[in-house]
Amino acid sequence: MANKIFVDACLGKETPYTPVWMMRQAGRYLPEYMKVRAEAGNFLNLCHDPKKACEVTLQPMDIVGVDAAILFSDILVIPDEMGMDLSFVKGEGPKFSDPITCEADIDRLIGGDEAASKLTYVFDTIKLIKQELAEDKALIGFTGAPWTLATYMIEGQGTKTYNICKKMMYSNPALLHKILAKVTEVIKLYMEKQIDAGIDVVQIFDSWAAAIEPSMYDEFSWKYMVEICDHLKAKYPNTPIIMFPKGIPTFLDKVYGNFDVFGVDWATPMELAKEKLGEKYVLQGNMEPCRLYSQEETTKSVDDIQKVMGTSRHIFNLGHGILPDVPVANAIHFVSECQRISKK
Ligand code: 1CP
Repeated sequence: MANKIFVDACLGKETPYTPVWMMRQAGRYLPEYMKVRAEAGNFLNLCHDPKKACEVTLQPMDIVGVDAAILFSDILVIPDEMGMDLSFVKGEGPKFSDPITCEADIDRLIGGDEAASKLTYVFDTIKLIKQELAEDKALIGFTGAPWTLATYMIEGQGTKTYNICKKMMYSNPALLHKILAKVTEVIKLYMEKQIDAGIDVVQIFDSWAAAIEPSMYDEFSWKYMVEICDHLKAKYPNTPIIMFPKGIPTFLDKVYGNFDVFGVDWATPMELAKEKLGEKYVLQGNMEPCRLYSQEETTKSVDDIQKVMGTSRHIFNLGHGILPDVPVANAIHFVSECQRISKK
């Protein structure tokens, strides 16, 4: 079987160059994606259709040349299958019509294996992708962190202030913990099933980590993410796990847990991440995604990151998702520059 350079890099092994992928690499900057999405009718239909979801997962492999594919789905399919009513309103993003306000709302949610088992379309997508993906490329499966999922479940949509979840955090923390614990149980089983279906690597996205004040971050988010890692590592010790908590440079000193790769966001200096975490974890990241608007700035940034990280214990990525108006040629340039500059 061919070696997967991306999996090797996650495990800290030597690789011929530093592998690269981009968060949100399957998406709206690709005209080919827009075409398949239009055929699907809407975004959720696309997630529910394994053939089409497989097709858009593979698009950036051929078009952009990345070293790993990321499953096409969304973090919000979990609360959707727990019984919340998810829709994507055009131009406004995700919406739940029935946000959680009290204990009875949590009790009504479907939990554990019953919820995880409803995500069959995701597992079917993974199986299809694995049939088509080149043997030397890896497939990344993912979940949102319990906290990031809870923000949508409580607010009913994306938020700038997080005032409803924070009101719960400070006035009724037990209720928030009850939501987080219930979601954590579903995620553990969901990720087991993703691994059983064939994913090679797990990434946990805590996109809204920065909303929590540093002294409370462990209690309301990180410890649940670590609980998921412990659960998965007990059963699948060889499946690498990537943690991506966005925007928490003040927490770097306190990071702990049984995982392999720490995803560095664009606002955290790579030097700092390397100093604090580089010995214990492989680091992933962290070009500022807006550098992609300029090929010159992209090359400069890749070069700078490479100088800090050298050619081992690193995976190139953006410091958050690629934006929809980035020219495809510039994404291709980023990927090929990472592979060229880090070649041994
Ligand atoms: O076609 C469209 O217009 C829909 C846009 C879109 C896409 C392409 C959404 C809606 N989700 C996705 C796919 C997706 N989402 C992937 C797979 C594709 C890939 O990465 O290549 C992944 C990993 C996600 C994960 C995701 N969804 C996150 C975590 C990652 C991050 O960027 O921080 C979050 C926060 C979401 C919620 C979500 N889904 C979609 C939108 C517009 C949002 C964000 C809304 C908000 O800002 O609150």
